[in-house]
Formats: sequence, C-alpha cells, structure tokens
Amino acid sequence: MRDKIVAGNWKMNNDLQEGIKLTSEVVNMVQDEVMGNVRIVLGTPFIHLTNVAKMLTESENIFLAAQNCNEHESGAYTGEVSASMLSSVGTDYVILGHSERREYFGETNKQLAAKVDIALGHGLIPIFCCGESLEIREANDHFEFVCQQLTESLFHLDTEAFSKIVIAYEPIWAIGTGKTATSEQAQDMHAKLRTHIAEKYGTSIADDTSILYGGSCKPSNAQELFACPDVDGGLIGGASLKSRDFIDIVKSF
Ligand code: 3PY
Repeated sequence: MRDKIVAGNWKMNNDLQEGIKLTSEVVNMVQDEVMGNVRIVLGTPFIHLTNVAKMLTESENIFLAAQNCNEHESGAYTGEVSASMLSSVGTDYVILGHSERREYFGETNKQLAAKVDIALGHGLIPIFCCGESLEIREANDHFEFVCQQLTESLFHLDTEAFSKIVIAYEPIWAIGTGKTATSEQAQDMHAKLRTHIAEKYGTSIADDTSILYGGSCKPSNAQELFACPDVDGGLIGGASLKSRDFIDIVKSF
C-alpha cells in the first residue's frame, strides 16, 4: 500500500517567528481534528528546520522536509547545505528538482541524480519533482518529457533505493499561476508515470510509489484531484502558508 502524503512547500516565505506560528497551528489542528491516515510534511526553508523539528517530536504523522540539498558530501561550496546537515537536524524528506530550482538555478537531470543519491545515502526521502512547460504540453511531448526526467534522475537506482522515492508531478504552467491541471490531465500523467516505473521496476514497486500532484492545489480542487486513482496526495505551494487551507487540503482525502 502506498502512502497518502500532503506536503507543504513554503518556498522562500515566512521568517522564523512566522514559521513557528504556522507549525504550531498545524500541530494543534492535527491534534484536534479528525483526519485520515495521511502523512503530513512541512517543507520549510533551511533556517527553520531545527526549530520545526523540535516542535514535531510528539507528532506521529507530521514530518519535516527541506526544499533542496547540495549534491556533494561537504567542502568548499559557499552558501550550500549538505544532505548530512539536513539529517543531523532531524529532516525526514527533501524536495528535489522543483521547477523553480531547475529554472532559476539551472538544475539538470544529471545533477538531480547526484542529489537523489546523496539524499538517500543520508537517510532522507527525496520528493522528486517533475513536470513540463506549457510549450512542451502544447507540442504534445509532455509524457515523453516527464518520463525522461524520471529515467535520467532516478532509473540508475536499484529497486530497494527506488522504493523509497516519492514523485511529485508539477506541470510548470500550473505553478504559481492559479491554473490547475484538470483531474483528468493529472490522472493521465500519473498513470503514465506509474506505467513507466512498472516497466523498469515491476508493478509491485510501481503500485507502492506515491505520486503527488503539485501546482496550485488548494482546498477547492484538492478533493477532485485526490479522488483520481493514481493521485496519492499533493505538493502544496501557496495554500501551505495558511494553516486552515493546508489542513483542509489534508482533509480532502
Ligand atoms: C505550487 O503549488 O505552486 C508549487 O510549486 C508546489 O510545489
């Protein structure tokens, strides 16, 4: 059985006090309200990780994610943060290959393969982001493009390592634009990705891989998206900054 996951991606938002306030609201709502068996992940900026980790020690179903890590073990990489540093402060997941990192920081599939390796090596679960631009979708190359992202960044892994990966499909044209993929577009891509994984690792691994949808997922559309058989949750941008909206998305399963 694959995990249902709702992961917030705070991006570069919230100072430390705001992050602590948001975390405590989420923790309290999770304690007070009835919600299904969903893994909740808070993807915070690096500087919040230590504080938020301490606030989550009592919460069984709330986990902590970083939004990136460097592909090297350690060394002279000014301004960067390593996977071992993330592990050392109690980080569980790391979001890798978000389209903003690919676009603004030039991250490539090859570099992401190295990040995936080092993250796994330090016990972090990669939430590997993939997704196509509007141009690629309009050219009808989206399935091939997104499958290629998986092939080049993940398919060097052996079965045991791959089985730890979480995938997040985020069509770039739906990120921060207010546009959401229809549930049919999301389902079609998720099913295609699951088939692609099955061809490499077999159906049992493919069936157990959580594939999240991301891109303007909000309380008003989460229920319809999560009802799709191959959509196992969401990677949530803007709506993860408001505790009520975020928890309402969690409750949309
Ligand atoms: C969005 O929902 O805009 C995201 O980019 C989530 O990662």
